[in-house]
Amino acid sequence: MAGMWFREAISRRGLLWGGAAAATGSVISAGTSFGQNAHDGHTAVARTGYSSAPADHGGAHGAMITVGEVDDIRNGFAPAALLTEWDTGTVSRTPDGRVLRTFEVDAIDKEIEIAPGIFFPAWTYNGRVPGPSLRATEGDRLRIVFRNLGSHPHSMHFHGIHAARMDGVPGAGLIGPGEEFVYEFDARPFGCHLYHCHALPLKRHIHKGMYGLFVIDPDPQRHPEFADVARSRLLGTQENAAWQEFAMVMNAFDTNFDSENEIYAVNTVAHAYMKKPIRIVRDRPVRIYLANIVEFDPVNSFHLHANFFDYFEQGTTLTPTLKTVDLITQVQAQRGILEFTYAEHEPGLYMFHPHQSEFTELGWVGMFDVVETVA
Ligand SMILES: [Cu+2]
Repeated sequence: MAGMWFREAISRRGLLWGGAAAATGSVISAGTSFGQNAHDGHTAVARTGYSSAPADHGGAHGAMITVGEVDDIRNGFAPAALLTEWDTGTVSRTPDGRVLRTFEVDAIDKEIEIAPGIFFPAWTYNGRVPGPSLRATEGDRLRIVFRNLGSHPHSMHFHGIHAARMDGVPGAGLIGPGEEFVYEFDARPFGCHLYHCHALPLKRHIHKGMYGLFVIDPDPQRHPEFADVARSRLLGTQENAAWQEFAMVMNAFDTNFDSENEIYAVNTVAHAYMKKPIRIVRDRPVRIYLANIVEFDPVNSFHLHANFFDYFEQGTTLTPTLKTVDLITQVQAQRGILEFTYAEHEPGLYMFHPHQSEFTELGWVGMFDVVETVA
């Protein structure tokens, strides 16, 4: 497999850069020639006499990121908003007084732009990829009203605790186009989970875009020994508001359906957080809800630059499962919570990316813009 890498990497990268340039009909600008030189490499540099890049683009290889802009309005979702938008449903009470949290999710076929000029015929939950980041509190009763407005059978399979008939597999909540199903179960265990379609063929349905985060906040009353920690995780509390929380789903797209990915990202749009770094205030702690849903590649990872973090595997504990690490790996459907601070750092741009370098070059890399205060 390693022997195949070089040839495939070239053809996959060629598609990314060439596709972006062709589809946008780019004029020859500094930015465009730069992107083309980036994939042509040393030979092109020598042939064209191209010797230096603008200082802010990282040297002779160029910025190594996509050229142009994705149309967020056409997509109907913006990478910056995907980080912080939580769907907490509609809250009511069950007859016995428990919190009943109702979510509404529609399966919708939708073409999305995943890199400048590169469109992907996605299957979505609520028109976005990843689907809505569902968030509940431990012990809630959850009701998810799922309507299939798409062209294929779909389901919602939750990584949580529930009855067999709520499992979202064939015969248990997998529905055809035009049908509706209501999943109902208790929110447990607390943690950073996910949901995805479980229709067959499974890898096709997942990689088309049918996945999302499913976060269950701990109920502080159930964890008296770590009540402060639990409160800091519970959305809506003062303690939680002190944190800067971000939802990140590591995903990838097979644009030519050859069971290999051409574009990698966190939250779908290649290089989005390189072009618009994620601003964080230096003195406030950061918490990332991270999941890996990449098909076709066996492992993904998250590496933070110039810093270390604590990691809570699957988010199901209130003390870290890994302390002081700067890299974690995740196989598909693995997820966890990262906590860190830049309080002791000088302000600046701090990179994060997987340590599979090919993924980084094909779109999955971003920056935190650490600032003293937000104006
Ligand atoms: Cu599906």
